[in-house]
Amino acid sequence: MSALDERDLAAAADLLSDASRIAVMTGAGISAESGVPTFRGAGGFWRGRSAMDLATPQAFNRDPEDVWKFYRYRIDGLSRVEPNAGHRALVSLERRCERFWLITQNVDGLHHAAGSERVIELHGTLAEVRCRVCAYRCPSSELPDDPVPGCPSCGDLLRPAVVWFGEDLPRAALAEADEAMAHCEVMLVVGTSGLVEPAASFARWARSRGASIVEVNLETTPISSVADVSVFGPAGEVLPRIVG
Ligand code: BV8
Ligand code: ZN
Repeated sequence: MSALDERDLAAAADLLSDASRIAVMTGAGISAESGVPTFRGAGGFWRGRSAMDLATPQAFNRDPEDVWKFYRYRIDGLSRVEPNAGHRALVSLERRCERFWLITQNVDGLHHAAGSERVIELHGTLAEVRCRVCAYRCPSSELPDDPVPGCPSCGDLLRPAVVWFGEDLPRAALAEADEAMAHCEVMLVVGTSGLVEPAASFARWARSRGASIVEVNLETTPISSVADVSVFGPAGEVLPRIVG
């Protein structure tokens, strides 16, 4: 990892310190230093299969036991991870902003665990499971051990309370994200490969509404082309340096 670019760090810090209305969008990269595998990096595979192939309603309907093994592995893994300095830096940023939105694509609950309050979970959460058909939901910690847990209310199947590929995003989360994009002065985009829609378009939409864009990542992404500043480095190191 090359040393952090001091000029980019200063430019990013200036944009954030001048703003009182800030939206943040995070992806799997902000949790990488907590030991949570990213989606498309080396960790994004389970028993040689891509998370992308398992995170669909079709995969679940075809073989619910297989998909539950994948999600139980991830839910169990979350019991051993903690927020890192990147998550904590966003908590202090939230506390000094007049208006703040934290939009996350992550389902690991680490922003809540770090103390962030205004968290918009665009893709749901692994902290809960829900029924495939009725309104029943419960914490993942209460998940029955059965290989394919049934809904105690209607008898259909329980599934993770995440948004799978091909599924619509929660309307309330999208509405909050729209408000963030319409009103933020700066959007800080952290640790996302910018490949999954509609989240991948948020930075461009915010920019079209007049926001400045700051990106933090290890590599260039499709978001880099709309960023005013891209700081290349690990989020756990960069964020404490730029949020002041
Ligand atoms: C939707 C929850 C309307 C599940 C996730 C064809 C048919 C059907 C749909 C589509 C289609 N074509 C396109 C679509 C839309 C589709 C989509 O975008 N597909 C892509 C892949 C082509 N989107 C959807 O289906 C969405 N719904 O559009 O509804 C609709 C309905 C029907 C038909 C059409 C449209 C739903 C998308 C939600 C999917 N669910 N997660 C689960 O977790 O199991 S998405 C999943 O990817 C995770 O949430 C993850 O967060 C997200 C994005 O990935 P990233 O977070 O960016 O993670 P990634 O590993 O990719 O990158 C990590 C980055 O971090 C890298 O850049 C790396 O460099 C960086 N990094 C690593 N370490 C660090 C770091 N940066 C800083 N510091 C570090 N230390
Ligand atoms: Zn049910």
